[in-house]
Amino acid sequence: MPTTNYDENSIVILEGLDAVRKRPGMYIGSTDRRGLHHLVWEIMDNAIDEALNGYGNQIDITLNADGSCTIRDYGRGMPTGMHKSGKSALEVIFTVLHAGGKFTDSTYKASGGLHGVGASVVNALSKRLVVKVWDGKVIHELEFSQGGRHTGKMKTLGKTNQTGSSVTFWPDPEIFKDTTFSYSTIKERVQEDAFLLKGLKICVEDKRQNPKRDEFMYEDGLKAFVEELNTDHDALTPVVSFEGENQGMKIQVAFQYCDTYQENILSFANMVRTRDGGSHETGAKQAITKMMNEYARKNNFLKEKDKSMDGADIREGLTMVLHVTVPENLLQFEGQTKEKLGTPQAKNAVDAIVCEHVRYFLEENKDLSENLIRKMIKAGQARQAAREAREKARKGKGKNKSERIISGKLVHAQSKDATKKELYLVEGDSAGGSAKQGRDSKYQAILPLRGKVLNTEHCTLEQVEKNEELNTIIHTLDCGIGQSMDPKDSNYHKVIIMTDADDDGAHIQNLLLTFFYRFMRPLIDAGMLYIAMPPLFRIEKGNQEYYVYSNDELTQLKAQLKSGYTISRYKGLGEMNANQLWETTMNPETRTLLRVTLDDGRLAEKRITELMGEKAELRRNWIEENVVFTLEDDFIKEESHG
Ligand code: TTJ
Repeated sequence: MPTTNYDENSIVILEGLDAVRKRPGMYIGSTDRRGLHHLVWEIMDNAIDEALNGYGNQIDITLNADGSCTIRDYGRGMPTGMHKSGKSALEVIFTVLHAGGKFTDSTYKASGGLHGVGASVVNALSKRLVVKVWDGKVIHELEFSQGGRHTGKMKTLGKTNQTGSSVTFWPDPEIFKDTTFSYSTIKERVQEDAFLLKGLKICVEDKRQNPKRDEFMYEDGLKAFVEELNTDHDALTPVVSFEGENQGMKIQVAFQYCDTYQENILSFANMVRTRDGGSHETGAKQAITKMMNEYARKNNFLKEKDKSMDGADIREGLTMVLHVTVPENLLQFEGQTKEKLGTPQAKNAVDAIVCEHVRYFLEENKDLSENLIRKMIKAGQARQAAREAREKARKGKGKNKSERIISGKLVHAQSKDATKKELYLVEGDSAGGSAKQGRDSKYQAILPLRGKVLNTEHCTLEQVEKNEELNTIIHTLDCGIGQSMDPKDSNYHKVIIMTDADDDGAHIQNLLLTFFYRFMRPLIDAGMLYIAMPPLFRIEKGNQEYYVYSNDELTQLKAQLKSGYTISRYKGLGEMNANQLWETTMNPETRTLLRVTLDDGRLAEKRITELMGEKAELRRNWIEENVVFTLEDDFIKEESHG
């Protein structure tokens, strides 16, 4: 309970904040874990703004033992005086919607317009919130509780020669199903911010059960960012980085070519990740395409009659981070999730800066440039060949089916409707046998995999195609691979990885995930890749049987049944008979599938690398954090067993 004394005047119901509590989704998107972390980003953005505008060079984020979160900056300190409304400025910032911005005199705003809903929204969704301001003389403190319905009295805590602000908040369990902050989520975001704001030190600390602390500070900013993204790849060029200003916009770029087939562009506007790109990204891409073609023509890699190189081929193996900072009045985000920069002026501004520096780099590094251009031309040729091969195969589809079946192991499904068909990739022949007998033969196909799958983390396309297991998967799906794939062409619109629930199974899952991530990413982006969840235990009591899918569930059920039960542990899929496998893991009406989603190219990249390491624990964490729990789409439920 708060320790502040309230007077009767403080107990006013603030309509604005009540609206936030009634419809939190309107302000923070959702009330799940994502929404919960929105509170952190909201407060953090304010601290970052202060640093972005040149005040303070450190930010501390602490997850406290009591479940609250503290964010502290070392800027000028929020205003503590009286506002003309008769309330203190601090109170206004935390109780009036969108008031925060009126108190800051910043030119550039982190996030401006994206979330940027204001500190009052965080207050509205917190059961308690404490603000402190260090003004170089004293420390001021103001406390709110019950979603900002109660405002305490402004207190002075003592003398200080420091400046800055801090906010501690306790998310309201009446609003959030789960009020537990994720250290790793915050840490990753914080690291990204540190890359984007060079020289800013951000410290994150977890003071809960399992204490941890990390510090991030990059003097090299985006250059360090690209280095980190490419840690595990062989570089073809050094990291090229530069910045410039154009029409009031600050433009920062770093890029590097590596020996990979992927294009990995991360763009940001005012510290906000623009997942859907936008005008700045368009400007950068068009500049690179222009400059590479210009260089290729000037130096006779392309003859007069030759077509210009394709942007996609030019970007194969390119890792780039792009950050534009746009003045608040020009900043606009677009699209459903507002993750696309609209600002039209950004396109030409970025184009101009990138052209200038890339042209210069190419001229100054003739040998490197020559290698790059040759690689791009080769990529174009390979893509063209793949396209032709696919078209040929596609034309032959259906006519001469038996010829096209590479593997005798595939157990087909009868339906011709690919959108309803599911392909189970099953560990081991024996489990494959049960799956074959237990499945719904109309819609479910089974492909048993033998032993360990090839680790494709460092493989070329050719090596993947030579591998029998992977080649079988590629041809069974038959929607191409790498750059030329299209998940819509897949013969199966659900691809389900089904392995034993043990370490080996987790390893096979990871190897398959790596393969899909590296060589069939559009399938993941389309939401077509799943992981099956077989039960871990079967419990019998009398003539009742229960299947249990997690240790938590087991504890619960044991408590509920009290005594007189027997537990059997499933060591593998092979221990279930066909009927049990169907009921527990394959029946669309009763099963649970995890859909594999990659919420962020950067994290995915890092985690794939992490998870290919030796530690089973890291791998399990990866699966827990990246494979978002989604119950299945409904259509299969209606169609497959009607
Ligand atoms: C306002 O004008 C006087 C100088 O400081 C300006 C300001 O608002 N600074 C400011 C706000 N610094 N830090 C904040 C801030 C920090 C946190 C952690 C949370 C919030 C809501 C604001």
